[in-house]
Amino acid sequence: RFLPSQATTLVPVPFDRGQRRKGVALGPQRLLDEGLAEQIKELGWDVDVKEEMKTMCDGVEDIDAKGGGDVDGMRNPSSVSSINEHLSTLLQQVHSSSRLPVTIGGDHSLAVATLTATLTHHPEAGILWIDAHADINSPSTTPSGNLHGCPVAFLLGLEGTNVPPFNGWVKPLLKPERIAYIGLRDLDSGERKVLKQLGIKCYTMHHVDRYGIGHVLEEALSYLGAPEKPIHLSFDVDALDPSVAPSTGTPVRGGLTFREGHYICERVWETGSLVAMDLVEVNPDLGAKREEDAKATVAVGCSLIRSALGEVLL
Ligand code: 5AB
Ligand code: MN
Ligand code: MN
Ligand code: MN
Repeated sequence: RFLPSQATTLVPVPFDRGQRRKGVALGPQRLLDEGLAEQIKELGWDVDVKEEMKTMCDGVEDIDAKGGGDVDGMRNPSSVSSINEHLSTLLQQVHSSSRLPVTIGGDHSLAVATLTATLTHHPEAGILWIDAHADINSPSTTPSGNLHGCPVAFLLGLEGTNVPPFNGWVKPLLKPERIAYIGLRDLDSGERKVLKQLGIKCYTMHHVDRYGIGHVLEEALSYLGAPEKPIHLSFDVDALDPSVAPSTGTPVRGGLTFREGHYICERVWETGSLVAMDLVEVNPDLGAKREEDAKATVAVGCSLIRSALGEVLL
């Protein structure tokens, strides 16, 4: 409905400065090496891969040198802001050419850019955020300083987010009633407070257990106004249970099953409302059985994206 043709642009972003664990920058290349672009072509899509974020991510040390480390309670704000500002411009070009941007992370701080681009181009879009975490800390509530735990707060313009360097370009484009979460199970106390205060729609794992994923997702989609309104799907692999997606930086037990995760993607595709997708936090360096875990997590990342692009549904 919102896409004139089946054309997608994959945007790998090997960025890891929104958190402290090495390896998440290797995620996007692993998904591409797995044949993700070819797999999506098989589904009948015109696929193109925009690789230009790589160079900037490689130069990230230099950016941090000019104001990296810990600044005002944030880790590496300069590089997180610069990468996002750049990525947001690139993604807006993708939207303008009527292609579906699929951003492959990298850590979830990239959602500052992906949401900015989507909401600039589709101001009516609803955000479906699939995650163990709400990522709604501000620089004043974050317990870690890690900006991958903060993107939603920046887009909402919450107290404490009007800080440099972000306030030079990030706008509060998101209204609290235009986001819904599924999969939550690890919230910080500041996050709980703001989620309640703003009445943000949250389906925790408790709700998934109680009502089932089918019911929860129908409610979330109708809350966001699909299929009349566009949907941005931001999928953090840590939403899945660590037994399904072990190679990720902040795993939390008791997550979505393999099928629940794929069902979400399939059903979003079925609405015809998908205008952008993020697949983030695949870290091939992590997992107790390193290579085996990485393989499984990379494969699940690819299959989630394929499901959101119409695989299986006949
Ligand atoms: B992710 C935590 N809430 O702010 C924080 O993986 C974890 O993008 C954030 O969801 C996890 O540091 C960020 C404790
Ligand atoms: Mn678009
Ligand atoms: Mn998470
Ligand atoms: Mn996240």
